[in-house]
Amino acid sequence: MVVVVTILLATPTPTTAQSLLPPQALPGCPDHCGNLTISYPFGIGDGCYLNDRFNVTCNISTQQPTTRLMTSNVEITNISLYDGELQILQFAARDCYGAQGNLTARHGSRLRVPPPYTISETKNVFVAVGCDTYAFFTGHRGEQKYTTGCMSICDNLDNAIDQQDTCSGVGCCQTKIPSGLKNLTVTLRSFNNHTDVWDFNPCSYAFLVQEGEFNFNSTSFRELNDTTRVPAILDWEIGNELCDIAAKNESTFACKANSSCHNRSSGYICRCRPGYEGNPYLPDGCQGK
Ligand SMILES: *[C@@H]1O[C@H](CO)[C@@H](O)[C@H](O)[C@H]1NC(C)=O
Ligand SMILES: *[C@@H]1O[C@H](CO)[C@@H](O)[C@H](O)[C@H]1NC(C)=O
Ligand SMILES: *[C@@H]1O[C@H](CO)[C@@H](O)[C@H](O)[C@H]1NC(C)=O
Ligand SMILES: *[C@@H]1O[C@H](CO)[C@@H](O)[C@H](O)[C@H]1NC(C)=O
Ligand SMILES: *[C@@H]1O[C@H](CO)[C@@H](O)[C@H](O)[C@H]1NC(C)=O
Ligand SMILES: *[C@@H]1O[C@H](CO)[C@@H](O)[C@H](O)[C@H]1NC(C)=O
Ligand SMILES: *[C@@H]1O[C@H](CO)[C@@H](O)[C@H](O)[C@H]1NC(C)=O
Ligand SMILES: *[C@@H]1O[C@H](CO)[C@@H](O)[C@H](O)[C@H]1NC(C)=O
Ligand SMILES: *[C@@H]1O[C@H](CO)[C@@H](O)[C@H](O)[C@H]1NC(C)=O
Ligand SMILES: *[C@@H]1O[C@H](CO)[C@@H](O)[C@H](O)[C@H]1NC(C)=O
Ligand SMILES: *[C@@H]1O[C@H](CO)[C@@H](O)[C@H](O)[C@H]1NC(C)=O
Ligand SMILES: CC(=O)N[C@H]1CO[C@H](CO)[C@@H](O)[C@@H]1O
Repeated sequence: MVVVVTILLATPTPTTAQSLLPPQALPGCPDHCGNLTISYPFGIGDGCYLNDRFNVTCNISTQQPTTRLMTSNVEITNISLYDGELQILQFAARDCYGAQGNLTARHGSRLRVPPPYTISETKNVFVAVGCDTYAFFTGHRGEQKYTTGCMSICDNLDNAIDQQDTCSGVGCCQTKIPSGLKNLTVTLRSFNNHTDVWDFNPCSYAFLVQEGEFNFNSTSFRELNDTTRVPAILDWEIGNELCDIAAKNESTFACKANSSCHNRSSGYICRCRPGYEGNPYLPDGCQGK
């Protein structure tokens, strides 16, 4: 499936729901990049973000303005304050073979995520597509290294897509991922270099993808051949202390008036209290409904 971020240039139209809420960025800071709302603690430009980890850049020289995280190549397509999540676009891995089993194209896939970001284990799955394909990924949690993956085999495209559109190991396989991973590297392999299936399936694909955003069906092989990037979800958090400790220092605590603090894996996020809405990271961000 192809994900396209389209333009709606910076001028917010008065009819959008967003314009009913007060600005989500710090005063004097840009609050949009294309149609993406940039909410504090994220920010564009010096003094507009909480700390370097929330420094995003807006590239308006691209045909459609694109938002990038820090200095990385990770493109942000949605920011969720409530869930402490980012939706990003990242590259799918691909291997294509010639009729003789020689490799004709290889695009690796590597997702480097620095703290405070981790790859959401609840909102993503790992998928591999192909008829002579196995794929695995390696990720890190602290000092530990984790590797897992899956295998997909088929004799023809009909038996692959005859599986009631499910990704069940024939033409497509998927697996859940361990929690808290950073620095994911995806590796693709083939048993016979696609030589037995080459006339209908010359390529293997593998990628991490947001759950529900990839549906395997008869057009998947063709669509994947045109797709280079797929959406995935990252988790983020503030600081490296849980709520109780962080709340003791008022000058650094990020949860402002009428908000509440929620523990994450090693830090926290803030939410407006019930009955309030807005941005809990801004001084008067949480407003009565
Ligand atoms: C931005 O616009 C595109 C095209 O209309 C849409 O697909 C995308 O979901 C929008 N993004 C957000 C964050 O609203
Ligand atoms: C903006 O995007 C263009 C086109 O992709 C690229 O050439 C340029 O280097 C980008 N600029 C920055 C600052 O990333
Ligand atoms: C924020 O990111 C931009 C682009 O990567 C970089 O030029 C700038 O120096 C960063 N600011 C800080 C304070 O790191
Ligand atoms: C962006 O994220 C919000 C909050 O998670 C969600 O409600 C919304 O549907 C998302 N928009 C897009 C275009 O994915
Ligand atoms: C690989 O296969 C393609 C297509 O079959 C062929 O054109 C090419 O010459 C082959 N390359 C090598 C190095 O064998
Ligand atoms: C299959 O492809 C791999 C990777 O390109 C290559 O090392 C190997 O020699 C190939 N095997 C055959 C039988 O062509
Ligand atoms: C992830 O990669 C970055 C950059 O290569 C590195 O600095 C960091 O230590 C890595 N983290 C883990 C958990 O491997
Ligand atoms: C296959 O799924 C994609 C979305 O993942 C959809 O756009 C496409 O229409 C579907 N094709 C068929 C034949 O169902
Ligand atoms: C609160 O944090 C600031 C900045 O890190 C630090 O200078 C200050 O000493 C801290 N105050 C307390 C009471 O820990
Ligand atoms: C919290 O909300 C109440 C009721 O809306 C309001 O009176 C109060 O001023 C708010 N507190 C702050 C510090 O904004
Ligand atoms: C956060 O976690 C700490 C340690 O597990 C716990 O004592 C505290 O009650 C939690 N705070 C909140 C707001 O959930
Ligand atoms: C059907 C198919 O997979 N076609 C092409 C997909 O893209 C690669 C190059 O990335 C071609 O080599 C395949 O022939």
